[in-house]
Formats: sequence, C-alpha cells, structure tokens
Amino acid sequence: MPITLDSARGIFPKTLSADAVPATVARFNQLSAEDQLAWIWFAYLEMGKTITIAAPGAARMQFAEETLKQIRSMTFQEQTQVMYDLANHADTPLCRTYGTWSTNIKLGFWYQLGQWMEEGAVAPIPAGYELSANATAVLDALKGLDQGQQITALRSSVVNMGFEPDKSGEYSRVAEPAVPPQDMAQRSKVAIEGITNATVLNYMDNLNANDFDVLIDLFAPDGALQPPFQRPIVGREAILRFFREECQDLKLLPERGVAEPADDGYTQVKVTGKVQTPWFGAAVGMNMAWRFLLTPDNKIFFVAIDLLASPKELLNLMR
Ligand code: 45D
Repeated sequence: MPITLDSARGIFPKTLSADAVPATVARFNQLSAEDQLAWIWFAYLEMGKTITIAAPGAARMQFAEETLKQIRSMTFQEQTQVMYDLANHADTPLCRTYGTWSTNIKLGFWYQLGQWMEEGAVAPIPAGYELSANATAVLDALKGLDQGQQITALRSSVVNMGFEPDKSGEYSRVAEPAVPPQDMAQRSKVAIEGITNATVLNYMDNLNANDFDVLIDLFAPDGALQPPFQRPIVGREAILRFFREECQDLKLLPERGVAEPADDGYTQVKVTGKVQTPWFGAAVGMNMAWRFLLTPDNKIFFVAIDLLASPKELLNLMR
C-alpha cells in the first residue's frame, strides 16, 4: 500500500492518548457562557493551589495592551459583558481582535485579567458564587485528570473564545516576535534510549533551541505535523509558521523509543517522554509521545504529537 497522510496518521495504533481531554472540552462547550466563565475561574483557582503560571514577557503582552487598557477603564458591568461576549463568540470589535491573536497572546491576556480580578480592578466572579450542577460535574471531571491534561483542557477553553477568525474574512494574525535561536554554546543534546536516528534526535534538539529554520529542513516538502487533538498541519510553510507562533521555549525531554522499518523503505519511530511549557516550567511535565514516519532519505513525512492517557503509556512502545 502506498504511504499517504491518512495511513501515516495510523502508525503505532496502540498509543493511548488522553481522550478525557477532548471529552471534557466537549462538555465544557455545552455550558452557558456564565457557567463557562465561572468554571474557568474555579478551575484556575483549583490549579493555583498546586502550580503557578509564569507571567508572560513584555514582548508577548504588547499586542494585548490596548485591549487590556480599554477593559480596565470599563465599569464592572461592561467588563462582565466583554467576558460574556468572548465566551459567546460574539461578533464585536473586541472579539474580532481577540480572534487574531496567537494562543500565547490569548493566554497572556487572560493571565492579566485574572490578576486584575483577584485584585478587584476587574469584575470578579461574585464571592459565594455557586456553580450550576452541570458545571460542577464538568469541574469534577477536570479535577480527575492529571495536571498535563488539566492545563491542556484549560488552554483550549481560552483558545476557543472570541470571534472565529475564519468568519472575519481577511484578517491578519498577530503573534509575538520570534526569539532568536539559542546560542550554540548553550545547547544541550537529548539522548533517547533505543534511538540513534539523526533526524529524530535533531528534531528534539532544534525544537529545544528554538532553531526553527534548521528544524523545518528536517521535514519533507509535503511533510505534516499533527499537534495533540488537532488535524495535521501540512507543508513546510504552514509548519514553520506554527513553530514560530506556538512553539517557542518548549522543553522536550524524550526518554525512550523504537525504530522499525515500514513500507516503501520508510521508517517509523515512536518516542515517549515529557514536555514542559514555558507557562508552567518544570512544575508540569506532560506525558507525550511522538510518532514519526520518515522517508527513505530520512526526512519527516509525518509526525504526530500525542498527550498520553497515563504515565504507564510512557512505556508502551508497541505497534
Ligand atoms: O474566562 O514536538 C480567568 C507541539 C477567568 C510542537 C481566565 C509540541 C475567566 C511539536 C481565570 C481569568 C507544540 C505540538 C479565563 C511538541 C476566564 C512538538 C483565565 C507540544 C480564561 C512537543 C485563565 C507542545 C487562564 C505542548 C489564565 C503539548 C488560563 C504544549 C491559563 C502544551 C492557562 C502547552 C494556561 C500547554 C495553559 C499549555 C497558561 C498545554 C497553558 C497550557
């Protein structure tokens, strides 16, 4: 059978990803806007008991600054309306602006609003507020997940807010500036038990060094990358943009893997290990798998990144 993107997506089918995350997000999406906002607030408080979010850098925040200033100068009632609009995906100028922002700018925006809500500068969730039975059930589901899964669910609730840019017609995306790649002298190299494939090792090292121009050369021209719970991003140009906009300062800590021949001279490689996000640093290690399909000349035809169902999955390298 010739290798296609669809067949590539099915390599290492025994990999168990954290289905509880999309399940929780789907339940969250069914809640009313009021319930959604309160739910995020309680989830955020719950999370804050064990881990702290890192404050976003100034470079990241400059893009949200105008909007944040505008919100801060509003009455509590207006502020609440803005938050409802965001949760309702309303078609307002502010929701359109929000829709143009990259994930990290959206997270930084809410980080700031959260701080202001705690300080009382922005309309808080009223003291003694009681979550609806529905929202409580979804919150309980979230509490049952591991931390890596919790932050993934929380992130997607933030990313999905605002007016969908696809519906805005022409729009320009707004992302923080790309950081320069890490200095050669400061780079470290990963070691992966069971893996000597240079492409896989270079993938990890260049992503860790924010060296996206070198990283993208590891991909075949029609190569694809599939982030957790998303459809594949296809082609070098789109993947490079994704790396620059969403993948700065990640820390990949691969641990072990297997490499096996596949059809047509291709090689399939599965690696498992941890990933840390700059938002939480070493406090949250997400259990991840990378499933690579490499061409005969050792270029990445496909790589899927999966959030794993449990730490036990770190040891599952079976086909
Ligand atoms: O609505 O190899 C309030 C790829 C209340 C690339 C609030 C990758 C009201 C290739 C609390 C104020 C990227 C795929 C809201 C690897 C309200 C590759 C605020 C993987 C919203 C390995 C809420 C990378 C707030 C991965 C402030 C897996 C919420 C990265 C903040 C994963 C939530 C990163 C935050 C994750 C969540 C980051 C900061 C899951 C961050 C999550």
